[in-house]
Parts: sequence; C-alpha cells; structure tokens
Amino acid sequence: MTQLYSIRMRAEQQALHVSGAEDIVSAQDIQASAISFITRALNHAPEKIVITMEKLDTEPIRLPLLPLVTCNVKTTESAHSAVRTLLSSLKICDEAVDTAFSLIFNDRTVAGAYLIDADSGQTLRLRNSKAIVRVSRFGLLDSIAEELQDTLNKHGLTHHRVKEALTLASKVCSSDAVVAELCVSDDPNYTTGYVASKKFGYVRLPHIKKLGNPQGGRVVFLKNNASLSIVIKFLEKTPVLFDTIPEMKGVMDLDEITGSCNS
Ligand code: WAQ
Ligand code: MG
Repeated sequence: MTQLYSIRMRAEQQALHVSGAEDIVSAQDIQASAISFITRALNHAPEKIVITMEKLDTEPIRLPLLPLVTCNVKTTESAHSAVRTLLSSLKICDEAVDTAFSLIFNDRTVAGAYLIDADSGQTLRLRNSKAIVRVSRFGLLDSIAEELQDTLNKHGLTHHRVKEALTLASKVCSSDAVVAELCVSDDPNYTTGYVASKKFGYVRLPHIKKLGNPQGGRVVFLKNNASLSIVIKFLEKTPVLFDTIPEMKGVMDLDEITGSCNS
C-alpha cells in the first residue's frame, strides 16, 4: 500500500476556531495539501495555525458518498419545518429534535458535534459533560476529487464547504449507529444547512438561519442501542476514503424527497 497520511488544519483567533480542513493524502501530496491549507487559514487572519500530519496505521475503508439534493425552501420557517419533517420521517422523536435546535441555536459554539439519542431525546454524556465528537480522518480518493468538484460546480455548488460537508456527513451516516445528522454552519454569512441520513441522503436546506446569525453547530442522532465509545472511536479515528461520485438531483420539493424514499 502507498503510505497515507491524515492531514488536518485548524486556525484560531482569540482562542476561537476560525478555519479548519482535513484530508487523507499520500506522502507525495502532503506538501501541496499543507500549502493549500495554510493559504486557506491565512484568509482568516488567524493568530494561530495548527497543522497535524499523521501516518495512518490502517488502510482507509472505501465508501460511497451520499446522494445530494437541495430542498426547495424559501424561508427560515419552512426550512425548520422541513428539518422536522425529515427527522420525524426517520423516527427521531420530537424531544430529540427540540433538543437539537436548542443546542445549535444558542450563543455557545463548540468545535464538534453533539450526540443525541434519537429515541429518548437525551443528550449523551461522557464524564459528566455533554459528549462532543470531532469527526476526523476522512478524505476523497485522488481520482474523484476533481470530478466531484466539477459535478458540484455544474449544480452551482462551488463553495468548498459543500464538498467538505458532504464528505463529513457521508462518514457520519455510514455508521450503523447513526440515524441522521443535522448541521447549521456557524458562519454568519452562510445560511444553508443540511440533514443527512442513509435514507434521504445529503439534503441541503437553504435559509436554515437568517443572514448575519453567528449561531450554528452539528448534532448526530444515534440509535438507542448504540455504543457511545464505539461510535466516537469510529467517527474520530477510523480512516475513510470516498471513492464514488454520488447522484446529484438538483432542487426538489420536500414531499418529492420524502416521497421518493417511502417505498
Ligand atoms: N466534526 C464535528 N463537528 C464539527 C466539525 C467536525 N470535524 N467541524 C465543525 N463542526 C461543528 C462545529 O460545532 C461548528 O460550529 C459546526 O459544526 C459548523 O461548522 O451543502 O460550514 O464549518 O451548502 O461552520 C454545510 C452546508 C456547511 C454546506 C457546514 O459548517 C452546503 C459548515 P462549519
Ligand atoms: Mg466555521
């Protein structure tokens, strides 16, 4: 096997996370990757940039990316109602959804995802505080990276966030323990979020928050019998490389998205 490395970047400004990125690359590509991550970090005028490069000691598992669709919503109210419809179609209880909204839409930001039990709505805890998982060690196979960006560009999805969020969500949803993930960017200028699940794929939701709102976050909904330590270990540590270009469906109405999967 060619020796692969996990490469990760995070940049901070006044101890706050302002930029981050990650990939899995071969030894020969690690330098180019580091340069592009540093360039990206510098756009945020950070006080501190941390680059981590780590040899992988296991071969990454190969997985397909989730199919991508954009839900036709025009207001924040309808985006939130679409989130509720999607999550309840996945049998996630209302309490879990309410808790997710309150963890995401508040003025505290954390550098990871909260974990919620989809059946009870409980926020899962580790050592007396809310469990927070930083999803890591995922990347795109070299041979698909460019084609994926081209395909996204054709759908007008040119922002690097889309590719990165799709990849992260595809790792999250590949776990048997995961029912869905809900994400809202904490960037005040980026108002599209998503609900990702094996059942409906990566469903983009424009207007999930109002322009200028700095709130955001991620929540992963787990099955009731999931082992917290196994899920966290998988999300943080197991290397995953995505190797196929997913289906991209453009903009669809919510009932088409849920209806097309009801069989
Ligand atoms: N693992 C777990 N949680 C993370 C990670 C990670 N690697 N990175 C960020 N988060 C959490 C953290 O709480 C952030 O506050 C929150 O997610 C949002 O992060 O299709 O840009 O980097 O148009 O602001 C999604 C929509 C964009 C893309 C997501 O998230 C599209 C985004 P951000
Ligand atoms: Mg951010």
